[in-house]
Amino acid sequence: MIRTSLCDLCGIRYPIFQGGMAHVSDARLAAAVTNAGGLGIISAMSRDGAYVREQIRLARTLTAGPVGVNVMLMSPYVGEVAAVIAEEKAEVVTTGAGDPSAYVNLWKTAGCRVIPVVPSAALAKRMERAGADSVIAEGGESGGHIGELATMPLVPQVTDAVSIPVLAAGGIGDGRGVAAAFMLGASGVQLGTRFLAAEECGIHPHYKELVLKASDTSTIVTGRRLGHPVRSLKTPYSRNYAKLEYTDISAEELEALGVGSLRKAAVDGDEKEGCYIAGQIAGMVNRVQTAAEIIEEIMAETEQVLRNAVNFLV
Ligand code: TUI
Repeated sequence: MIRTSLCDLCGIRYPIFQGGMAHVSDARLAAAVTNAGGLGIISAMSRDGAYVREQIRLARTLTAGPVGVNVMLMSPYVGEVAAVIAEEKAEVVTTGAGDPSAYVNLWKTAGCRVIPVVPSAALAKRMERAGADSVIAEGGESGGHIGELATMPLVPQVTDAVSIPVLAAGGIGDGRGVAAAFMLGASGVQLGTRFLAAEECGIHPHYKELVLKASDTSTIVTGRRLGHPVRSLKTPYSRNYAKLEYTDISAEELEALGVGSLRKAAVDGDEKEGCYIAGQIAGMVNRVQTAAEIIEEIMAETEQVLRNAVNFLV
């Protein structure tokens, strides 16, 4: 049995969060993860307050446990979504792609645990000062919008910089990764890519198939020129983007290529124009399992790896 301070902070049995992934993390997946003992997180993506309210309420009908919501801070609806999260009293709110300082007091007053994703120790410190309960140190091995640092150097530098609990994210796909994250000082982990293959994950079958077929070298980072690098699977879309990115194409045209591409992948299974976000551990995801099977397997592996580790001591 493994318990950390994060379990008490969030009212969960296992210190595992399911990342809030746009067009992937809905109420059904989130409730399944919470029911399995982790923390399920609904992605607010770029949807409005009414959508987020409906999803939180739907999740409440599917689980009696804690519900998390992820706010993508570049969303045009960020203000109304922030208010809905406070009104609906989501137990946990995570944020990505920006600095959530302006909303921390609103959420804290409503009783939410506030846990921002940080790509650096400097932002982690700022979040602690702003009142965050914990931070998620997300390395560039993860899928989606990424920072500069990899998980291995990021996590210990963040844990040294703050005294609140730290979750590690990016490049973690099984119990070996979770045990390694604990060794780096983390009190928990956030996984995204592994949950793409959850039975309760409602993405298009083509998306699941691409993840199951992926190898260690199947992802690519695009978007650096525009200042928002995104890791996704190598597909006709991302290869085309990578080819065009450093030609004389205008920033506007490049930006236009990205619009709607996440939805085209997750909802439509569009083989030409979909952006299939996944992290570097995609090659480790080889079968569809229920959220409960994923979490139980990962925690059993973690325990085994930690027990075996004493054999290194002579
Ligand atoms: O946010 C993510 N992953 C995402 S968001 C997303 S939607 C999107 N699509 C295209 C372009 C941009 C976003 C797809 N995947 N992960 C959490 C994360 N947050 N990664 C990096 C950051 C981050 C970056 C800078 C957090 C804070 C930050 O702060 C800068 C500042 O304001 O100081």
